[in-house]
Amino acid sequence: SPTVSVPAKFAAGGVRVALVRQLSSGDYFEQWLAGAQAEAQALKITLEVSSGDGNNDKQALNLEQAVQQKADAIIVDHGFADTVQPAIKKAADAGVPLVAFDVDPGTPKAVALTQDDHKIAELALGALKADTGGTGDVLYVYVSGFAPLDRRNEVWTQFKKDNPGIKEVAQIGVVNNSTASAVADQAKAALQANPDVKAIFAPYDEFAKGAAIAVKELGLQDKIKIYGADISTADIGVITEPNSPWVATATTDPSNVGRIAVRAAALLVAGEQVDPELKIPPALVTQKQLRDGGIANIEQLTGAVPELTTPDVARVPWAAS
Ligand code: SR1
Repeated sequence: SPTVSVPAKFAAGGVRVALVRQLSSGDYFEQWLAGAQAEAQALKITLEVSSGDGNNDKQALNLEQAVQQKADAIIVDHGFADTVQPAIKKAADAGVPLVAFDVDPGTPKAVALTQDDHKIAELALGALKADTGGTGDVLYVYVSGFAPLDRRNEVWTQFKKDNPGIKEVAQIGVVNNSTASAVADQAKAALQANPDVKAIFAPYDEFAKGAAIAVKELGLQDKIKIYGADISTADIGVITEPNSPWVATATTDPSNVGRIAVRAAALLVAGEQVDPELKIPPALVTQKQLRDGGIANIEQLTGAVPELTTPDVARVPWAAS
């Protein structure tokens, strides 16, 4: 039960938080938003959502607008440092509370929220290594510039050094409004050019979905396994379908992370202390675990893996638990 009374501004429903997104399409971003909206509703916050739809200049403009419209707090969700940092600086200098998710805010005044991306890559690559014995041709899916993907790439770079039997034969990747189908096209070409590939490291669920489409269309399910990141109910369907090549994914619960972003913003608005860096731990979810457990959706997954729910991170003391 709540330990402090609801601050007056929240009780009156007068708190506006701007959520300024770089991307909004795809399972990950939809679930994250659903979590953020649910938490905002629970805390009586009006969440004003904008998306750059992959256009970084549009995201920067949306951010400027949120500052001009005097949002009580701003959550910046993804983005490239060079386009969002100038507006983040203005907001921070104006004393606007800020939460930056998956983007380097360039200022310690903003709370930096991340998933533990190094751990995400380590977990997925641990599964890849266990299955391949640490040798063989691997196809890698990556696009630089996205902070979480760059951090996962640091682990992949080190992994290749530590496992000289692993050979990256090709790197592909695209992020747009139809990432999975674009990656599927690229993966098909790369797999046709590299017939000895036995694993694909695809650390974003749209990448893994695209890779799975390519492997299935080429009929290579018995030869190639996919190691991904993220999860959704749709992803669970892809992973558990008969003969699926996607065998493991390292993930948080995306909606839980969206909830945390809103809780952190609420605490800042109320003048409460928030850790300057919030890093959400992931778990490894395997095809075998999902199939053996009869897990068909996110609710069942979070029931089976309770550590994916982190109610104590940025806990709001006046909220009912
Ligand atoms: C394009 S960046 C995609 C990643 O952002 C979030 O961190 C998700 O985990 C996703 O993999």
